[in-house]
Amino acid sequence: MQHNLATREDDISWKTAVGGEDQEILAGLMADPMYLSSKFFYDEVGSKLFEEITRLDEYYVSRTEKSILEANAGEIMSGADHASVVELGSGDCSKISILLSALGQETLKTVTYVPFDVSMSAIEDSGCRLREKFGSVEISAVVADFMDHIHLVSQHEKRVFCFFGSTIGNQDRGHAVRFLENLGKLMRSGERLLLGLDMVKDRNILEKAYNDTEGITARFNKNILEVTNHTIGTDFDTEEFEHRAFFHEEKQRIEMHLVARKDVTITSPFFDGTLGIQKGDSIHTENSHKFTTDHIDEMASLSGLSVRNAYADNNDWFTLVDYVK
Ligand code: AVJ
Repeated sequence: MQHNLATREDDISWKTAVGGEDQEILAGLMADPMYLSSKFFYDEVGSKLFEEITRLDEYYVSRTEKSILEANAGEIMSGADHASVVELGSGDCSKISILLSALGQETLKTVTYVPFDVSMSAIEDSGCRLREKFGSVEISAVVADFMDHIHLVSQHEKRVFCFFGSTIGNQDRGHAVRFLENLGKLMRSGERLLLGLDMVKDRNILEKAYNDTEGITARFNKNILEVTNHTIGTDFDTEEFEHRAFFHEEKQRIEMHLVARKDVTITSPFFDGTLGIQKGDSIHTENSHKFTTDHIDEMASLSGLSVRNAYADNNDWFTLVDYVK
């Protein structure tokens, strides 16, 4: 499913490839153990909750990455005239704004911003805000899952791929490497990838970031059941599930789960019969892998890219890697 939407009055050009979410959600609930892909967190409510998370004291991730971008934007964006800045998982536009702010007015006019996200409404919001700040920048959006549809950016030249937020950590190591391999193959010589990576650190710091005292992360986690209800007509009651997040030392990742507080029976027009969930059963909703400097080099060699530069904060909690083909 792929088509170009007519140019809208806000002057963003669009490409879309969406569909199949219902089958994906269904497959996860039928699996043992049950899982739901973390990409389903980000409906309108979930995206708002995630923005709240990024402002929490405990959630150092976004703040730290932004401080790295701010400190190094000039160097990162040198030579970015006539570039297409492709942002994978564009969510909100705050990080790309930091980079574009480092460009002069004349250079800005030569740059195209290509937000690539499953959520058209998220792109519209961030596109509007970006237009307010940088009137002249051209925007060419792609609405699709970039894990499957990265080739949709083939018409653009001199691309700077931006994959911020350590979102690549949501993938299993194998998937992440395969994705980077594909991206590396599609990149032309001289093109770059700015990859934001949350580093392995003291487990208390990590676990606090995913178990905030205000319970925003718990609401964010439970919202995936609302998304499931809307998508396949299930009747999950979020009250019947508990948020659980912990650091898995061996796998070097935060895992998030929803654990049933009691036996529940779920119905859906997509099921034959019902789905029984027992007290203590969990639905695995997210992996957030953390990285080491070894991973940074390994990802380069496996994807055919070179590390041009790596920027970190003073605590080495987060790294922004500048890979080049
Ligand atoms: C946006 C996927 C990087 O894994 O830290 C925040 C999402 N989940 N709190 C992360 C998230 C729980 C976030 N990523």
